[in-house]
Amino acid sequence: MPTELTVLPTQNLAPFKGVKKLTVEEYYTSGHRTCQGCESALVMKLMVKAAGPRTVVLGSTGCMYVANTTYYSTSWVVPWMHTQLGASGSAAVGTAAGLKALMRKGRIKQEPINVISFCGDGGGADMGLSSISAALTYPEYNFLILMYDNESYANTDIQLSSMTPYGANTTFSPPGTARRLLHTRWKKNVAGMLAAGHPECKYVATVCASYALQMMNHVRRALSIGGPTYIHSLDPCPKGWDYDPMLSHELGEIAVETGVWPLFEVEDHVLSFYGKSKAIAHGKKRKPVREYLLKQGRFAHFTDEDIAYFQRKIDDMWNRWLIPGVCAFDLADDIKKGLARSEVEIGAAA
Ligand SMILES: Cc1ncc(C[n+]2csc(CCOP(=O)(O)OP(=O)(O)O)c2C)c(N)n1
Ligand code: SF4
Ligand SMILES: [Mg+2]
Repeated sequence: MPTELTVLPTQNLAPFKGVKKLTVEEYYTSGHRTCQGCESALVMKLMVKAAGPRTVVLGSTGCMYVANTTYYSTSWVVPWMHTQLGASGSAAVGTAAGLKALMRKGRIKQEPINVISFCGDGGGADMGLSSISAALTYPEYNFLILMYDNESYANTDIQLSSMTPYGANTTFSPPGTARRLLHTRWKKNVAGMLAAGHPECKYVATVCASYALQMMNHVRRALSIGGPTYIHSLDPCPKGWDYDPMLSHELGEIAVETGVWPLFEVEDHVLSFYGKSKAIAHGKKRKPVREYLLKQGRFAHFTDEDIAYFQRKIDDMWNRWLIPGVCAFDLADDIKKGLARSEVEIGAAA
């Protein structure tokens, strides 16, 4: 590898072997003002607990900025910096490059320091997608970009983003009598897109904080691998999704069990499903999406026809995509035949 591409060593963060083996220290503590049942706040807590004390956290504007740093108070125990709404990618690269330069010049001690830059779905999947995409092309820096996806611009009062699910009621898409569904676009698959399009990206994973230990271990894996890495977390949001706050954990689980939120990781260009999504990929029956949708007020206006449409889209995602839940296309028949033929030939040659 050319010297200018040398990567600094990372911390070797072995997976936690169970909840009893977790460290007791917290680096995101009291003092925040998120809503009761806010899953994104839990994601922050687990993310930085997994990373440990030698960590710098950067965060773009959104609930996880505003609610966590109100009136000169903060719940962050580790160094933390706010960055502009669309800038989580550039902040990650800039911070990692700055730390590397300071270490090279002997201005700070040479030691592995985790850089985590988080963003919401509005900041990351809409406004800052290009900056994340650019960041993932820098193999010489170690950082993790974590998108906490509560499926709306929550902080400014639940406007729809490109991650808002089909048909959901938001302040930009209130159901009415003239048009029951104002939002008819299907949610983007950002994790799949980033994994497929960024060969230098060492690690991509989807997570859900309902599976807290798994989630923390994916953060630890990303930080240990080093280079540019990305994690995408689905975060139930009681205010935006309109449900009783005590259901946050359950909603995360049902999102996975219905197949709406596939859990996968791509490490060194090898994809695997994990947790309940692995069982689904191996043929376990998915729960009907009705169970997920009807627990949330944002879908209260759905008719049976709307639910059936949603179910069909999820079925397609699992049954027709080249990689279920990840890669939104299949191969043309002539390519499939060609590949099958070449497999026969390779088999014959062996
Ligand atoms: C460039 C810019 N445009 C608009 C805003 C106003 N704004 C602040 S937070 C926010 C919502 C961000 O949504 P998301 O990234 O999904 O985070 P969430 O609020 O959902 O946590 C917006 C639009 C801003 N701060 N900067
Ligand atoms: S609006 Fe949603 S994301 Fe924002 S603090 Fe409340 S529960 Fe959390
Ligand atoms: Mg959001």
